[in-house]
Amino acid sequence: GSSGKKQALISLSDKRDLASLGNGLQELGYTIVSTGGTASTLENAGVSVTKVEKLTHFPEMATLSLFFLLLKLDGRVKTLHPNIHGGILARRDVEHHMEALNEHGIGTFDVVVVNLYPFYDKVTAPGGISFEDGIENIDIGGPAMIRAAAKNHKDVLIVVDSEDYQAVLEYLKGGQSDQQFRRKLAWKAFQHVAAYDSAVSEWLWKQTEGKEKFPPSFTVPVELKSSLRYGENPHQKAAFYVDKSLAEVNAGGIATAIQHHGKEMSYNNYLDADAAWNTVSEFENPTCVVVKHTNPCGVASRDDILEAYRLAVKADPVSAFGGIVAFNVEVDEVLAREIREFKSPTDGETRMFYEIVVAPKYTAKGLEVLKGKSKTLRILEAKKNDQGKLSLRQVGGGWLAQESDDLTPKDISFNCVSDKTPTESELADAKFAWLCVKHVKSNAIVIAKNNCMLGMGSGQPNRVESLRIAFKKAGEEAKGAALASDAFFPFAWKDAVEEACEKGIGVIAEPGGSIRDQDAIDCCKKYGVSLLFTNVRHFRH
Ligand code: 93A
Repeated sequence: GSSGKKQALISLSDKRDLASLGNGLQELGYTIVSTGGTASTLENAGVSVTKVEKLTHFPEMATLSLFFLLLKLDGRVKTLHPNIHGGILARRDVEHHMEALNEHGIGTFDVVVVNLYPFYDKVTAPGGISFEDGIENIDIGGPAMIRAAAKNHKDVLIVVDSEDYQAVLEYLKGGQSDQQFRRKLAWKAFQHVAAYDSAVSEWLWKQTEGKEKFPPSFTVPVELKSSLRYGENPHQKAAFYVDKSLAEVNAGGIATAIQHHGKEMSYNNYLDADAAWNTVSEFENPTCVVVKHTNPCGVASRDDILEAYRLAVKADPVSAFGGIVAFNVEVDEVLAREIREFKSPTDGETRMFYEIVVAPKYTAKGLEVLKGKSKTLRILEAKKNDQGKLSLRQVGGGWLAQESDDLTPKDISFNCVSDKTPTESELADAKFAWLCVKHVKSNAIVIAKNNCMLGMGSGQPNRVESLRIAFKKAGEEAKGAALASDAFFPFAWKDAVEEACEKGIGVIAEPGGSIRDQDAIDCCKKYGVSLLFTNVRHFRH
């Protein structure tokens, strides 16, 4: 300071660990300057504090004078003052900078600790907040201090994350010569402000009327959730980030899932758990989905969730081994026991092994039993992901943005184009297969019956191949079942549609729209199979 004493400026909305930071700084001989709420918290913890008002010469109690009340502008200009910013920004190595400070009796700040008004939490709080309250929660003074201190990090330590308090105290105790440490904190500080401003900008965009679906440009405010052990393969470094604007606190999805047990989530785990959770969340009846390598390979809906689980595994027990199991209902003790004990239908002996179980809820007992399955089993509790999210994918040199595919069978009409009309149960089977096929990678074919997936073919570069794989898995059970295709059958209809008919399929649902549609219709007429056109395609590349 001007007295030569070391000064720290602290202004925090999130006051976690503030007491220990304040005490630590005091012990190291720092004078602490703080804004109202922060000062009170420090005083309560027995730390002596100078209020910013003492430096800015605005009285603490604004009611003392209407003039001062107006100047304080309801706290909008708490710290925006030359006596504060001069003390942060002055160059210590430039003589006239220091002279100017002395002349005005302004002390320097060696440490600045700030975090911002909780804008994201406020605007995403359940029930939302008014536009005016949103505006009031835009922090102006905080980012100004952070940016000033980060710019002058050579002489001012800028701290925005309570995780860093300990390291900062250690650093101050030691030699304080490590410029790399200072740079790292400055980098983190600008990141903090950048993410904050992105969220504000995103929110304002959402408040504009007649907004375009896709803004001309945008920034995604991300925050590191965790470093991952590696990426898709062990030689690739990787990390997981949460999207602070889109994956809002209450939006759900795999990014906000709670992990109750097991090994840490890997890169591939996140991808697979996301696919499993998105699929199972689509079903209204109690449903179990088994996913392997992002594809659902078993899906079943039953009033009895135990039966749904067994059927979902039986659809493809070889693939289900080491897969992800997702439920859209609570996992209780009985279900947990079944998950723990269920033997692989392939040999009737080996207990099934899974990477992850994901569900919206667990009973205490259910969780306890499931934890007993293995040390490694990751147990996730997830909230349903809000629909209508933007989906982003990277390509070389750019990003593709699209709305997520939110169409469900309820939004779609299944128009019969064959002579034979489907029975009620065939129609239900077709709708079930349709909901499944939407989540399978293209080219996608799903065979289903009685609310249960019997077989699926995915990711093949031609539709016939996917169809053959699906039939191979479904076996004899395919007879009378429903087949869904994520896109129409093009030239190879003879191979595909005719093969399906020959194998005894009962009903086929596909978008239609091929110039060879008539061939498919004729073929189904010949075999007495129902053919439904949906006019909707569910590619998933
Ligand atoms: O209202 S502001 O935009 N204007 C300011 O001058 C200002 N100074 C600090 N917001 C400002 N702050 C913010 O107040 C800080 O960023 C911090 O989040 C919060 C701490 O307030 P308190 O110490 O009263 O709890």
